[in-house]
Amino acid sequence: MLSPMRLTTILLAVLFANSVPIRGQSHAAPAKPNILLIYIDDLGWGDTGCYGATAVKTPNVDRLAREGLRFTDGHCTSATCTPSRYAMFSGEYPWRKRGTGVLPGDAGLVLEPERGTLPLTLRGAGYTTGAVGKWHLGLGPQGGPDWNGEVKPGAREAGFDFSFIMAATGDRVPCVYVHNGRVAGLDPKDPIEVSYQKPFPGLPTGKANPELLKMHPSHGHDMALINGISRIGYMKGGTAAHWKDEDMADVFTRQAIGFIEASKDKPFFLYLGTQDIHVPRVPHPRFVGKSGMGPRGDAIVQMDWCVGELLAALDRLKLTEKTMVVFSSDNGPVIDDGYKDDAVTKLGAHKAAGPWRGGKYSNFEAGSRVPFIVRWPGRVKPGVSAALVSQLDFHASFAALAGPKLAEPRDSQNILPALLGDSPKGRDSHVASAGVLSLRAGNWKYISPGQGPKRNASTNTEMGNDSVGQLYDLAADPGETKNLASEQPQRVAEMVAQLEKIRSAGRLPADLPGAKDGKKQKQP
Ligand code: NG6
Ligand code: CA
Repeated sequence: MLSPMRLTTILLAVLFANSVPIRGQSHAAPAKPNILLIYIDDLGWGDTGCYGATAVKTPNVDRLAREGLRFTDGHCTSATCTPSRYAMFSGEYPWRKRGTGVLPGDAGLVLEPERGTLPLTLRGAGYTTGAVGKWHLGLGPQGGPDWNGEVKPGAREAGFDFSFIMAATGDRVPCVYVHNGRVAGLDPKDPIEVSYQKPFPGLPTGKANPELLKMHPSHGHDMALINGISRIGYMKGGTAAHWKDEDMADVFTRQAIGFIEASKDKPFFLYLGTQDIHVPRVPHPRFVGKSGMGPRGDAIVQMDWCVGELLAALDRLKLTEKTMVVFSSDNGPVIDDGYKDDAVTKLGAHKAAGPWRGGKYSNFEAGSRVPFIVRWPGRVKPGVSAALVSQLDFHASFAALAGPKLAEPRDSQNILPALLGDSPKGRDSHVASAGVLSLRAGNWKYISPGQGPKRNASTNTEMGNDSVGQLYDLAADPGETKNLASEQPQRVAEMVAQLEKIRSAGRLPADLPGAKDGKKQKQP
């Protein structure tokens, strides 16, 4: 005779044995996977093999795509770094907050931890959180931090238990790493001073001492001279702490793998923001000449190596099935971004933006349509998805995966079914910013009127600016060549109204002209 207890146990066992797993989910896939977010700088839609590149080889990114879901309509929110990262970590469109444009290296933290951030949400859900690589979200109070003391508020206050970051970009001072809130390797007898206003007397600059340069600027970038490369901004001191550009990919990769090793027994969230393939493109000598496309192509090869190292570490630590890897970029591609590095002359037939028009800085599609891959073996069925997905939604979507419901999702939507390949549908609409706001709704794209130049003379980018509104049918005209605004005034009116509705649904305004100009800032 079975006791009621035993009967219940058997019944439960039978029930669970017959329970249908969620589509595509194997028993190896845990409910709360590790999340490894590999965020490349300035990588274009067409810069990797899995998105059609042939001149440069990217076997490791291609592996990620082969084993995962490759999105063809994946977006960052903006055509430059700081706003895209702000949106990704906050879940709020960056044009809702002043001061989210490309930041100097001495800017204060722009994230508002008190309003919640992606890493804070995941930490709250039991994740160990780490940030390695490019930050560019400001550090310290407004006016910048004390580089010789505790650099705070910073990554820790924003929600990262561990951080090993650079403050801004490879081409901006200070050229040092910040490790858990302290400049790594700083000699207190050689304190750091940073200025974006004036040079420090007696120190060489790219402008005054071009003979000391190993890579020359093509525009801008003629200030502080560190490691034979002149940068944006000036700095003094901290010599022992200066990074070596050639070693940066190795340093970040090592730090990222160290974090994974240390966190392997609990769920972790690791954000790795590579310096590649941003300028200055100075890959390690072992990658030099490997692409035949000059330093830009070699930086892609180095970036791909880094991805390979991370995937190998996951394999070695038996974390592959327990980890959702997300791969994307912070804005579209740029060829000449301020250094004479042969990127233009050696480009050949390579199409960094794929079939899309524009690039970094542009309102055209290539500004925000970027590589976007999700791999989670045993859970995400490999394939290709045409869903409209945005990094803006990482906050709400990763929260849904990890458990907690967001108290204030702001603009972030839970598009987990699309990210995991359970649904072919992502967002209904998405707003991108690059000087003006543009709205994607289905295959339609509307770009607000703006006064900016049609072409950026320095980078040679087609900016997508026009004094009149632009309407494109991306299904029939992916290259945004035929402005249909005057032919379809009704659709324009609808999209202007939709954009205005999105604008007024959250914090206003932006300093950007959008559907309607001149709105006063409303308090959040
Ligand atoms: C621009 C820089 C460019 C790059 C960019 C930011 C000049 C002339 N150009 O102002 O080189 O640093 O800012 O790039 O200084 S981002 O990817 O971090 O947004
Ligand atoms: Ca960038």
